[in-house]
Amino acid sequence: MVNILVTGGAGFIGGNFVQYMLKKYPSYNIYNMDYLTYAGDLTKHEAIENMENYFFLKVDISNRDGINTIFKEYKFDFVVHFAAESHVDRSITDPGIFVQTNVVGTQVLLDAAKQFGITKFVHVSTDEVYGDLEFDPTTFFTEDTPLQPNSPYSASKASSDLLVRAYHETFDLPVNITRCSNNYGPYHFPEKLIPLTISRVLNDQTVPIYGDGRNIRDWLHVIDHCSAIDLVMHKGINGEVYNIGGHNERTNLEVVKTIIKTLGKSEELIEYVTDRLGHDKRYAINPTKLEQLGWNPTYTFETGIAQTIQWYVDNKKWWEQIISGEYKNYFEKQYTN
Ligand code: NAD
Ligand code: TDX
Repeated sequence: MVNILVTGGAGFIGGNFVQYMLKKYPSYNIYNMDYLTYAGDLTKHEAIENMENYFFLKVDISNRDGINTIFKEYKFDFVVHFAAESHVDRSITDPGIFVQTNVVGTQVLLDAAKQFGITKFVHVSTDEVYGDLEFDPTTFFTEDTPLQPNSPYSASKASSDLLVRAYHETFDLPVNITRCSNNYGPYHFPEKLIPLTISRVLNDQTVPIYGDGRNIRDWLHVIDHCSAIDLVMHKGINGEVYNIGGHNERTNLEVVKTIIKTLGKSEELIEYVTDRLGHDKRYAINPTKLEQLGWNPTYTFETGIAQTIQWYVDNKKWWEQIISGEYKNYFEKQYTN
């Protein structure tokens, strides 16, 4: 029996990954470890919670005793590490928790993996560690691009990447680091651009665009991200970094207009607001190395965004319970100048 620890499996990408793995590998045990912060939500797992090979463990990854106890008890073969503070805007308001969770938490997990032994530690990172690119459409991030993070969030992720690298170089820990572009798809928390836009447009509310809306992101459907991690987990060469991206670059304005048009609403809903501090201009990934390992995305941006919009239309109950809680205070604070 293969035992897989998924950290952050109550969040957006980790949650999709848990369900993807349970479906694809019925013989694997999946341990979802999550502290259930504001971003964690278990209602998404109602259909799997009684499966015999799915387990939930509520632990803070920076709690060394808690983590060591669990590693000792369960003997994990693989660790796939998603748990993090993940929202750039929150890192501008409150950087400290990003260092605690993303840096200290990752180090605690690495120590446990080293002490109790694992087959592979996959560290899920981000293309934001490379900083940003100019608007020139011929430049891309490769695995050799120097790390130049610009936000407290990306600086904390880059720091954790360096620790993962060091545990491989110093202790020969079998690791991979993945750096993906912006994800989107089902169960995306509505503080991020795409679900924020879909949920607000569906409610006939204005959509806040930072600055002039010309910033570019490279969009990756979450299921294509899951298949990439599955591949890296099983076939990645120890110590290597793999970039994951789909060649789906769009300006923020293009993304928002696509959603408004698909939902048959008016562009008058667009509201230009004060720009994000240190707002990265453009992200774009060169995924050649991962493609050579055997990865192919299945979604184009057009098919992926259509599927995602339909999912939010069909699952209003899920996102309505989220935007009615702590999120309301966050939204008011974040968007009131
Ligand atoms: P998310 O914010 O939706 O989920 C994060 C999960 O981690 C939540 O369930 C939360 O409860 C859990 N968590 C937070 N602090 C914890 C702690 N101390 N102990 C245990 N669990 C804790 O994030 P996401 O968008 O699913 O991102 C997952 C990973 O992918 C992150 O590492 C992020 O940096 C990376 N990433 C995300 C994107 C994206 O577009 N969303 C892109 C690139 C990389
Ligand atoms: O209200 C908004 N208005 C707006 O114009 C919000 C929330 C965002 N934006 C812009 C900022 C970015 O240029 O949209 C773009 C996307 O913003 P986010 O959804 O916050 O994502 P981003 O900052 O690009 O980071 C995301 O991708 C990389 C994830 O949140 C990170 O976890 C990941 O590492």
